Amino acid sequence: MLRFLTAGESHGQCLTAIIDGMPSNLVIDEKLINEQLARRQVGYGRNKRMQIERDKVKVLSGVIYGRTIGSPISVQIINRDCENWKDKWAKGTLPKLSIPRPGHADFAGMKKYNIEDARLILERASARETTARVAVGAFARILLHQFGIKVGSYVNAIGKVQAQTPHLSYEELWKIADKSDVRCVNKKIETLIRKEIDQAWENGDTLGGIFEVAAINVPIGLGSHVHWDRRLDTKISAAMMSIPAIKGVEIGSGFINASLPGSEVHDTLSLDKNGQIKQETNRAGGVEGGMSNGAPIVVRAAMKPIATTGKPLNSVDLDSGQPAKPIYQRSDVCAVPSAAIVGEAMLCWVLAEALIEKYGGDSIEEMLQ
Ligand code: EPS
Repeated sequence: MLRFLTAGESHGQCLTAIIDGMPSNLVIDEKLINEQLARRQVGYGRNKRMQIERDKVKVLSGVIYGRTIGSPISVQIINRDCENWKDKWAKGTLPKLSIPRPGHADFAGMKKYNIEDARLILERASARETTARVAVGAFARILLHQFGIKVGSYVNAIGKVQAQTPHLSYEELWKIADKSDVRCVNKKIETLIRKEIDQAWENGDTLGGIFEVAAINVPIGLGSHVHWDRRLDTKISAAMMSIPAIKGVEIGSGFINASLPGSEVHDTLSLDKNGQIKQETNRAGGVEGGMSNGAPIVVRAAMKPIATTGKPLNSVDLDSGQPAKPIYQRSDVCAVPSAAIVGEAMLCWVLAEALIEKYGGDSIEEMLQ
């Protein structure tokens, strides 16, 4: 079984993760992990924090002579911003945050953990944690590459601006998205998205959006129809929902499909010129009956706007019990492009887990066999 845990606070020393269950003899190039970390840092609409951080992984265990050895892998990513906070933490001079931000983990977290300072909740609730997940996902991606599986993403919409997707292959779309700081595959719309983000910033507001992650060359039969918790779509949607601020997930054209008759939804089968069975369309998003069906796996996720707005929203001071506005320090206006990279990492993870479940093996050689 493949599993991972992360630890670390947003302005603490570092983020760490432990990965357990990776087969041995997998060649690990730290450059590939750092490439993924760098992709997550790109994004128009992020705040100054992304200029401070230079996310780089340090592999602390489980990899010797550049290969996994079957033992737990531990990784560390330093928070460079910690330098700017450590004296304040040590001297206790950071102002207490007793006014929860609507939409953030602050209120429920303070109540649940009986903590009066929202700072002690937001430090772990921060999406900074997704840095560790992207490092973990990079290990999964390396495993998927052994089976020819590729995962990529692009952004469909930010705020009210939606981008039409040109008729290109997934790999071509991903290449275009990788060159865009809003992961948009449409040049004209890219400009409109930037304007939308600038406008939100001027208004002291924030934006959400929708991104699409896909996986190609996925073999038939990952997951299973026999139990709710073995269905691949259960795992994919849970993984996407686990990303901070993600509030909606669909596989294929799930929501549109709900309004159409079956004859206009289900992907008919036919034979290609080599006599191979293929789906004519992919409205199911590559998953039928909880199993991969050989078509690209396509998942879309909706991200709500960032909870920390420049013009603070109405709240209540939990110390005084009086109406009050939260203190504004800094925040991103929009983090949808970064969330798309986290979505890729999570899909890589779920697919790696499903591959290990189906093919087993302690070493990569055994698994490939
Ligand atoms: C985040 C708040 C901001 C973001 C952060 C997520 O950080 P700060 O509080 O330091 O301004 O920049 O994202 C990251 C640090 C990152 O690496 O993605 C939040 O509250 O979730």
